[in-house]
Amino acid sequence: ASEERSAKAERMFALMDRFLKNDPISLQNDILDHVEYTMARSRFSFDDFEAYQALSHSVRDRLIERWHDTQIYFKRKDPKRIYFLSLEFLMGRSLSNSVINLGIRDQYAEALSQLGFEFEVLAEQEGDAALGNGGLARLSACQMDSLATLDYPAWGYGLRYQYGLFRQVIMDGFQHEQPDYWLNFGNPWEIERIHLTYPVKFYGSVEDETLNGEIYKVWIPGEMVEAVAYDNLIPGYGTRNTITLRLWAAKPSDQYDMESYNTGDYINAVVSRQKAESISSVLYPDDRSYQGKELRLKQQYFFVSASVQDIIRRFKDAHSNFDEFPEKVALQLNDTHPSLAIVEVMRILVDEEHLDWNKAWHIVCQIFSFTTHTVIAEGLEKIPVDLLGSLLPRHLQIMYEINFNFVEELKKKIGLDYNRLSRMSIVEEGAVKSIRSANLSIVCSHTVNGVSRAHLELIKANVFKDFYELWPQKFQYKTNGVTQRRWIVVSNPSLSSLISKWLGTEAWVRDVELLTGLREYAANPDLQLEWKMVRKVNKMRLAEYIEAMSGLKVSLDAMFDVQIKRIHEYKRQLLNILGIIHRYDCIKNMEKSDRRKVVPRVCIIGGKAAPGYEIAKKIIKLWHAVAEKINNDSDVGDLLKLVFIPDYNVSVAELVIPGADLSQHISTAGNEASGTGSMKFLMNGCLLLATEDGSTVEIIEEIGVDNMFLFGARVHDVPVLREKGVDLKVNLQFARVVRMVRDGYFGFKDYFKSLCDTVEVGKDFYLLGSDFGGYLEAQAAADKTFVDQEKWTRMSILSTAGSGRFSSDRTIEDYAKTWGIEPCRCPF
Ligand code: GL9
Repeated sequence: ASEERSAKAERMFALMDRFLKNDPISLQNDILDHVEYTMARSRFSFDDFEAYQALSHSVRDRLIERWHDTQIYFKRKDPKRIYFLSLEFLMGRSLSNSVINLGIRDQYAEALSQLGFEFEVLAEQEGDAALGNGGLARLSACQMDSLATLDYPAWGYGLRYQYGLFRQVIMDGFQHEQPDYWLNFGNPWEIERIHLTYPVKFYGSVEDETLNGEIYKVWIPGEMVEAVAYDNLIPGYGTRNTITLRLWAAKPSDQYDMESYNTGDYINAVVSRQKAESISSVLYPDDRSYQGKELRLKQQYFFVSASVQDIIRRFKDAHSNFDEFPEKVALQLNDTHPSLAIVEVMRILVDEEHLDWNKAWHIVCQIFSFTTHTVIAEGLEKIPVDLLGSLLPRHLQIMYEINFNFVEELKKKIGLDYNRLSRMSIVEEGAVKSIRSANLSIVCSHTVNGVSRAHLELIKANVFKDFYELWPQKFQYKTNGVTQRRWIVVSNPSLSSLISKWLGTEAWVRDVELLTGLREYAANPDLQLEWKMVRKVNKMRLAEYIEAMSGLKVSLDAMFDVQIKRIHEYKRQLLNILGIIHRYDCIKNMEKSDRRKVVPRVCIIGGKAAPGYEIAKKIIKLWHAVAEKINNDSDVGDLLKLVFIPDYNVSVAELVIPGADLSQHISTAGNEASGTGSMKFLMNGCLLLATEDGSTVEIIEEIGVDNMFLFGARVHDVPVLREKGVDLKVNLQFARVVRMVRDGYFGFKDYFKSLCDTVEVGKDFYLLGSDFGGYLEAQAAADKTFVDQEKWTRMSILSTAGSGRFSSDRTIEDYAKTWGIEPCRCPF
């Protein structure tokens, strides 16, 4: 019998030892199999979209192999893991990124071309996974790529929204929002784990229960839903490691509402069950404004509870003593959105694992680190106590207890300074009694991270001053970064090859500091020529996109000047528009013969306004109104063209960034915590026109003030200028352009009134007036440099060469130290 068994095992191993092959024939077979068996289409008749789906499934198979190996290896080695909790991940497309990280892009391209398909064309079929709003969410995606590439044993946890960030449609120059039902056509990149589920409880009451003479709290829920795991596989580059981004979807719970079926109202029971799914249905589209909505709180708790249960389950699979928990587990809070995780860990340890409170607290204090992405107090999240008490009654009790202990400790340290005590308390008394999520996160985390050096300085001096004085050692910064895999290799393949050619290696894709090696060739005429060629081809691609989208033909000789990011007053898209009006005004008032000297510009802008953000929506309309006038003015022609790129998202960014000559990062100093768009442009050799805000301060250190166009008030000038205001009579140019808008030069006079009011003297909070002169000078300097293409190209090369510090690989190496984790590289 034992012989028979070993023969069986032998056969099984033989069957299992069959890693998928990556030669063109094998790839073609796999793709065609998926056409036939996964898509259920005939191998003789399928379209590009079906080909894309089949292709993706074949890539996914290859990801799964590596993922299994990685997970088995992690399990065997049992290293300390990092769990990255974020309510938003802006992944964009997966296909190109996956095949590049797997190192099989060329093989696929060849296999496809033999089948009569083009890889790029199929890649265009993929929609974006837009489960996030902007910078914060894209940062999470970049960091996942770096965690995988650097072999860290990491998990990402988030929510699988059925509707991602809304689609922006422009009608008559106004923004309209449409739902992004991104799962409509299936999602080959996720693996549904129907058996991997956890119950998540809501509402109800808390009761005492006696067990072995001890009294424990028991939460009797009023509602229960099921969290189902969807795993998204994140392959590293140049490694076999493939890690998991686990997103939770809400499903009705079977355990719970059997009762309602027995009452006879079958139809209503089914319908109300189905409501459970609404928890994970839609992403909130407001960046940084907190409204205290119940659904939002439900989303936060839902994803946090499922994740924490999963983390504790994984720990208990290998360990029986919670003393070891901090040696094996690190949790990262991406902003305050997942801060309920702190309380959930406390609740499970105390109420379910029956640990002593102090012991549980000691564990909690060792495992959490927190990153804040905000600069202003108004951006901080607050949860109304009433809401929390009804939805999560036990959590409210725990928060009160944490706060009580904290305030008692605090009194010992700072005495009875009631103002300070009340500022630092986790509970805010006031008209609406609330929980301050940031205070909770700071109190319970071992580290509080800012996202750039300037950001840390700001929070130390302002929003978190009291806490900084109490725990200076907790406060650190980890300057944001972006992944060069997506932002150079995927989005700009020709630049990527050029860099490898001149550096004589592709190693920079993993070790981006090597880009500094380009510095020595910055003035080399051969490199310059090739560099310009690559840039031209990318501009051409962008120009084609613009024409296809809007019918507008733009000149490739013009400077492509780009500002793409969420529309926000502090990001000052309005300053950009007013600058354009000024440029237009100058062209109109010029002698015809002088117009030859004007450097032609294509001004490109893109970005979404939060649906309820009126002023931001007016900025979008103003752009269109100004564009309408200028683009149709025959006096202007190619000298100035305005383009709005609708529905800006990750894949649009991948197209636009490589084609930009100049990009604008012009927030009022002290408002942008970091900014990450600038880093993507920098990597692609685009010159920056910027204020000294956020991470720009550090970019200046890497590439030098002379390598960019800087202007504007600095952080410490801002309060002074706000106080003083500018005299519009002094700043005649600014007064004139605002007046043009006010007087209806671009139409919609009444509609733009409130927008113009925001920059009137005394109300100009974001200092457009006082920065206007400097802005125009910086723009003029850019024009002047553009004429000198040798110089411009040198600056462009030096930008790419100096971008290494802004890789998310570096950011993650910084975080790894804080988390106390080591690489765990799968050897197979
Ligand atoms: C942000 C900051 O505003 C940015 O300056 C920063 O670069 C990113 C990433 O750290 O985080 N914080 C924030 O709430 N958003 C950011 O972009 N907003 C969105 O993500 C929409």
